[in-house]
Amino acid sequence: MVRRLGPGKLVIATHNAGKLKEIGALLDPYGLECISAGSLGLPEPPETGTTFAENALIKARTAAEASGIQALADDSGLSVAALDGRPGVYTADWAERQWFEGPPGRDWYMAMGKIEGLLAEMGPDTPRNARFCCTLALAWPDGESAIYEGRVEGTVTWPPRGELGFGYDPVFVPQGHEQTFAEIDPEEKHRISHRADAFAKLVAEQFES
Ligand code: ITT
Repeated sequence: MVRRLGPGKLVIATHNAGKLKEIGALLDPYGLECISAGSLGLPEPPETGTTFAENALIKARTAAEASGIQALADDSGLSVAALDGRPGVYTADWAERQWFEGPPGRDWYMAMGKIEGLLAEMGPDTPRNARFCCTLALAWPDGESAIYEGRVEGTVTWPPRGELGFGYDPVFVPQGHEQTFAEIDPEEKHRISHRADAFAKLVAEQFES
């Protein structure tokens, strides 16, 4: 038996404003009252898992336990084929500044540059295939959980292009498109992205079956 989301409140267990905006738009048609983990003052648990699913479950379960409300978390990342899938689950970590790189926080340009630097070292013929992955985890306060996984294939480009979206969007060109995720209309990104793919599976099981 599939555990279903109840009506009413759903905690969105992310502290990433870009994700929060996209998840809010994707959930809009389903009449849930979405509350961000940040607005409830919930802690950010350490992401100690080695897979997207483990980390998504850590975040969703922590939020559901702390708030007593059903919760949704998203763990996602960019995997570059020629880099053996890196940065993968460490996609956010690659953007964390070290003490010698400036004030603490995330620098997305630096992170995108790290990928480009590694690919450039491998030579001009290095394949630029990459995929964005997204795992959504639902967790209920009684400990039950469910996960949904999505992906989108594409390539990484350089230099970064576009002002829309967030994170690594300016270097990712989805298959069949010329523009990066940061140049594409957000509604189109919501149709084709890794997050949209995972959401389609969540919606099919939670709201349509
Ligand atoms: P939360 O854990 O609080 O949700 P986070 O930013 O730490 O936020 P992750 O650990 O899942 O999230 O890290 C995934 C990183 O992958 C994220 O910081 C983005 O930079 C990148 N990413 C994920 N989805 C993306 C998208 O649609 N466009 C661009 N970058 C994305």
